[in-house]
Amino acid sequence: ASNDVAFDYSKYHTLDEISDWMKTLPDSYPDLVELVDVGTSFEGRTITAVKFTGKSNSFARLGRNSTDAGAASSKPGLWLDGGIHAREWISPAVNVYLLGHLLEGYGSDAEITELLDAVEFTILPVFNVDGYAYTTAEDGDRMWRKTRSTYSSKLCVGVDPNRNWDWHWGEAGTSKNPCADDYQGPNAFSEIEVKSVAAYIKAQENLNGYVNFHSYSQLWMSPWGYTSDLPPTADYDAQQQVSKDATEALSKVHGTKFDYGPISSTIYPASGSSADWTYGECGILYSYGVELRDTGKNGFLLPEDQILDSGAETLEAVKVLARAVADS
Ligand code: ING
Ligand code: ZN
Repeated sequence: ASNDVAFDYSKYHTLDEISDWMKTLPDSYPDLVELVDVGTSFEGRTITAVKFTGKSNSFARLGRNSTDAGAASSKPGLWLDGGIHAREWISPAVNVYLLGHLLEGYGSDAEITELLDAVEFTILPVFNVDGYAYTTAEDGDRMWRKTRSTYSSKLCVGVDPNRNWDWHWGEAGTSKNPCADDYQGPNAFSEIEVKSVAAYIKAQENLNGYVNFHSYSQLWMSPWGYTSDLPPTADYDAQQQVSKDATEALSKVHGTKFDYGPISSTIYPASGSSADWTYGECGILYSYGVELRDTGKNGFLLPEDQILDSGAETLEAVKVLARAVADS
């Protein structure tokens, strides 16, 4: 597309900057995207995703001479989200990069055009909006991870939104301590953000790919997190094959090495994570939790001069995943 929207992908941005930019996208790319209001956070912020719906079949019309691509919703879907954990700034930054580059590539980059014609992408750059805003606030905390919910007379704020999903909630690798960074919450889906995103995902019947982006450690991980048992062999093999191919494509860009494997053995046991839920509850075969750069040198404080390289390499991995989703 030609209406490129000026946005500096090489910088970290506040939630307001990202939101304001996202609001311009349907005007700049009216044939390609719509904003989706996924829900409202504990503190009242809107959780916004961008969906590549394509008005009146514009993907097929603009992109190729295919005669009938069917309704947008008949395409297999791929969901990407960033910023479930507040301090992991590279995650929203990479999601913004992916969103921008997919938009700019449609109609000019043959591969991106083909993938967007074949797969319905939805991208939620900032999942944990309250937490992210808190990491940039003057009286906030750059190292905040959780939501910002408070329940009656609690000394500690927030729940880990990646331990709050209703799939083997509260089992291995979570904390019952409200002060802990991996606090599971008082019950599954106690967090309005998690509950809202889950409801939206569940209603999307075409999804067959899901990525939940974190930092840091450079890992491409598949279910399960709650157990060391493996998924059924056919699923496991398909998941691993895509992990292998995606991380190989990623490494080719700048030589960045990503390991891959099941969550529980690749990083640590973790119950109630989004990737376990999307696979277990929704049957989304290609469900992943991804840890972006780096391996610990800078950790959560990844310098801005790595954003573009991280975005470019992640885009290649996402293309591999999208191809698998297209073929599913
Ligand atoms: N790591 C992730 C966490 O939630 C993870 C690892 C990813 C667990 C996906 C389960 C599923 O602990 C960070 N850094 O947050
Ligand atoms: Zn995280």
